[in-house]
Amino acid sequence: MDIDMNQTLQNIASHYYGKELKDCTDREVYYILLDITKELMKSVPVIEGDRKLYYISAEFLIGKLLSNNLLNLGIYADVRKVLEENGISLAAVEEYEPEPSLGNGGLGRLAACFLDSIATLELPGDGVGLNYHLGLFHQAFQNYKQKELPDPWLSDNSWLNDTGKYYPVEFGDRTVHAHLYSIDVCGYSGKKNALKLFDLDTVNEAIVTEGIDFDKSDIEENLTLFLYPDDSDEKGRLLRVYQQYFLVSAGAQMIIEDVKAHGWPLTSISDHAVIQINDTHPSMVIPELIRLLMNEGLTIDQAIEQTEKTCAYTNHTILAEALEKWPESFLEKVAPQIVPIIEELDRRAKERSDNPKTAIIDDNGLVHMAHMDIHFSKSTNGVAKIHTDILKNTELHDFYELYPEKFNNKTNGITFRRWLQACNPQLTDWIISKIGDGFLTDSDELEKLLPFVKDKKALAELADIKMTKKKELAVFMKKRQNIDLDVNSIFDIQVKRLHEYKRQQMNLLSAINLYQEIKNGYKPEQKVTIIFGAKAAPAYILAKDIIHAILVFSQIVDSDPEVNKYMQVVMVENYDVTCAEKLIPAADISEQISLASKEASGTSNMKFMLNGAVTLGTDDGANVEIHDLVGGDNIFIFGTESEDVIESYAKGDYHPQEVLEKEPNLDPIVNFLVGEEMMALGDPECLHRLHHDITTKDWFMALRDLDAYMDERKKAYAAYADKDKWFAMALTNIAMAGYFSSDRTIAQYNDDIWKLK
Ligand code: 26V
Repeated sequence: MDIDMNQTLQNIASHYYGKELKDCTDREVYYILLDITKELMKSVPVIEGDRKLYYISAEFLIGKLLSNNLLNLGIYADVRKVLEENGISLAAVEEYEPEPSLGNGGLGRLAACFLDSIATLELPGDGVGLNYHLGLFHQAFQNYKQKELPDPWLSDNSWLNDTGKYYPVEFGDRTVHAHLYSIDVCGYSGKKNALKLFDLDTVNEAIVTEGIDFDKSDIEENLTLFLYPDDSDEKGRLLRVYQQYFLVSAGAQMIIEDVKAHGWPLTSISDHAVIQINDTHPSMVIPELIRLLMNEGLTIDQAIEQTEKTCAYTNHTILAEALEKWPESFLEKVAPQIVPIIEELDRRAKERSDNPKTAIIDDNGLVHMAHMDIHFSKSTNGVAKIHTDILKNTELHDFYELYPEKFNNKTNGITFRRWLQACNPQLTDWIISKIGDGFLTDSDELEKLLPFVKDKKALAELADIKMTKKKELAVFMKKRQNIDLDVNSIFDIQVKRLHEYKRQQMNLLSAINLYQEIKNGYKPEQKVTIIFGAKAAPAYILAKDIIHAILVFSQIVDSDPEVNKYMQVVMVENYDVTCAEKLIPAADISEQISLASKEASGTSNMKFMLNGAVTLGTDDGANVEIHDLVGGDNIFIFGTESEDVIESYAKGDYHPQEVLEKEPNLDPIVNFLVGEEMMALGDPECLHRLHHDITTKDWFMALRDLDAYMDERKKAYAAYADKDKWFAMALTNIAMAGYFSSDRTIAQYNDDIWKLK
């Protein structure tokens, strides 16, 4: 962009604050940059085309936007330089940007990466979601436990633009008006799309009482307060259905309005609109679009045919409990007008197949959202090769037999603009110095780094960059949680939502083993810092027990002088995108230890790899593809394979007691959870519940893989001793990460499903 950056920033500083840039506070500089960036983005042209994508999702975990927008406007380096010349650090300025709390984990972050890539590839495509005032929740630790607090992120001056538009949404007993806001999404291309977020003006943040408690019955006051409000009672579940219908009804109206505004006939809406349904939360867009098209004069056959050709569905999990099924009675209450349509879709689905396993409405009156998606959309995709294969062969096999042509794989990806350029400028500059900047637009060019695996000087430079990032993380953690990190230790990191299948508990047990070995006289050559970051769903008791156990154990290790010179256990509070951007570049080891077959893809595994961490993991999700790309010598893989896991579930033949009998070495590790040290600090009820679960149920087979995990982890720690070898592994990972650019993923969605141009 052709502007004198110093002059421009000086002018705004003088205009707003009556002083020179160098005299402004970091907060003032933040508002100056927000202002100029928003202004520049206004004149960025909107991406147009004859056909547009609507990526509809309950979550968009967009992270802070300042750096990303500066990068995509092409002025990041210029701004950073001007600020530096005025004694201002861009990183310090960014701290004043609140992180929009519009997502939970990988699903929402993926949606955000996709928006970046869609705009970068100059494809016309908007995100469609909800504007949750208080986000998911802010996680605080109190008495070694997770406490949930509201996470307000909205302020008068933010990236959110008010479009002034409203769409009426009819609920069973009232009509509300969805207010449309919009955030510009600027691609690296210099053109933009938007993230469209709906909200309700009557929502009242003051109804939140203790923590994140609020009256769940008053829809007009609570509708868009929180993402995933607690659904442990019926009112909470109903509220989720209200949110979902609100999103899809307003969204479908907006899409129809867009198509009509171009003068295109709705009888061929599928030529002009594609709706990508991100998991089952927005599935009601199918009956709602059919209903609205019929209101516009289409026959039911036309409306169903057009909807099926317009919609495409992405599945993000095989966990049965996460595949949504709503009682028909809920839908009757929230949106009675779509119930006859869902019944008609069910009737037609039963005509297509009499297999009860593919019914939309089952014998208990439950509406299976994923089933509706598969029958009445043109495409169903999984998010990594192994995940799609499991969908085809096992989980959704009956559907695959019915519609083989609808099933396809789209392995997830990440935007390198955020996950390399913005969060690791040092590594980016270093790569440019070695292979030029072609990889910024063609990520496969990273492979040109491969010859450097034998270049000792290059490997030493890479090690220096890792050290720089570890030091930055140490500063960040000191400031945020007053924790001191030893930058000379191995940084071994597991950050992701807390879930039993992701097996943070197995990581903890392995850490307990290391602790016990040290207490028994073993003196590791290399200190290790095991870092966790995870939020647990507020009603997920066992997940919260695992957090509790980690926090208590962390304290035990910390306060034991015999042990704390060899190991440290850290749990990052309120793990979010901002933390991820600090943690991932600093990692030596990336923990990806889900029970094989359960993690659909994972995306942090890709971010770690790109930043030169080596994966310690199971052959699950996208780890399988990482393994294929880097080869067995550049990854640490262990654990039961997915076929065997699936077989065990089918036979019901896994019993943790049997493992404990066969491997008595595990006993003291597991029993430590309820031993003296833990009990002295922790809550006996939580710790006993966790111990009981692991020893009697262990649904995700942590004990089955524990021995193999501990062995492989030791191998990884030992390998770290040979720095040349270690950084050759790290470099191989960086070099092979090009495949995981979300630009590649989006190009594939476009070629196979969207066909936007
Ligand atoms: C949701 C829930 C909600 C209620 C309780 C249990 C439970 C378990 C899992 C889920 C997952 C919902 C879908 C999801 O977030 N999937 C994630 O999508 C990512 C992007 O495709 C992918 O990388 C992760 O592997 C996958 O877990």
